[in-house]
Amino acid sequence: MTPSVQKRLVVLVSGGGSNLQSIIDACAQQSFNAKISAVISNNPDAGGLERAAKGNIPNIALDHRTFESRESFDQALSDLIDSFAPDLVILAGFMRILTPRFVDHYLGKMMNIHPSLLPAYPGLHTHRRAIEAGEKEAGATVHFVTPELDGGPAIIQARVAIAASDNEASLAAKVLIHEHQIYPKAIEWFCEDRLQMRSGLAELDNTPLENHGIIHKSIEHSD
Ligand code: NHR
Ligand code: GAR
Repeated sequence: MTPSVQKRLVVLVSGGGSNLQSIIDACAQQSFNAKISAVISNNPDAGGLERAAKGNIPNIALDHRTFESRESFDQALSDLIDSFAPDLVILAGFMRILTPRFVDHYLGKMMNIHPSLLPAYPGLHTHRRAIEAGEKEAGATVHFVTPELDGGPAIIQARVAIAASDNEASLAAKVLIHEHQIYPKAIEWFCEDRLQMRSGLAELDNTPLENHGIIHKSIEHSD
């Protein structure tokens, strides 16, 4: 296979940035041919900014509270992102809903990791809601971002069992371990030019991912 040209990634974070760390580590281990051009946070106190600084990655806070509307924040954010000319924008624990105009600008070039087995439990507080509903399983989903919140086509999913003893924090910790495996995997596929969003579906090697048996199975059963 001909080696692909190095991809430029921009990662958006709001919190601790453990998913960001898994991507930094995967880059360092050359799991894929990419460089993180910048890490941007809407939250100036995000731990993810520090992780980026430690990895000598340009890191910038763009505080959404200093903007008068969602539209003006999103405009400034996309101007900033575009100044790094990324091939892929990665939402890694990014907590602001993005306007359709912003999302359309990066369609097929923006991914998110969401801590539920989508389409179940879009939105916030997913683990609490799953436990309260008596679910037996939880998980995480990497998907392409579309204007519909957490509604874009799924790329890869990991599932974990919910134990009777689990609370929100213990379940979140269990799921997070799997997040750190599936997100770098999805990015690897993208960087190898194997992954595309086409006709509203995620395709791996020109085959809709639904047909690969990767979605709705645990990470242990995928490649
Ligand atoms: N934007 C679009 N258009 N589509 C998606 O699929 C998006 C998105 C923006 C973020 C991540 C998402 C998640 O994985 C994501 C996916 C924030 C909220 C939210 O309600 C919901 C879902 C996600 C991220 N945010 C509140 C808001 O008013 C603020 C909450 C807070 O600051 O704590 O933006 O879960
Ligand atoms: C992760 O569990 C991620 O799936 C979730 O927040 C956590 C961020 O952790 N994302 C969302 O809830 C998006 N709304 P991290 O900052 O340690 O990567």
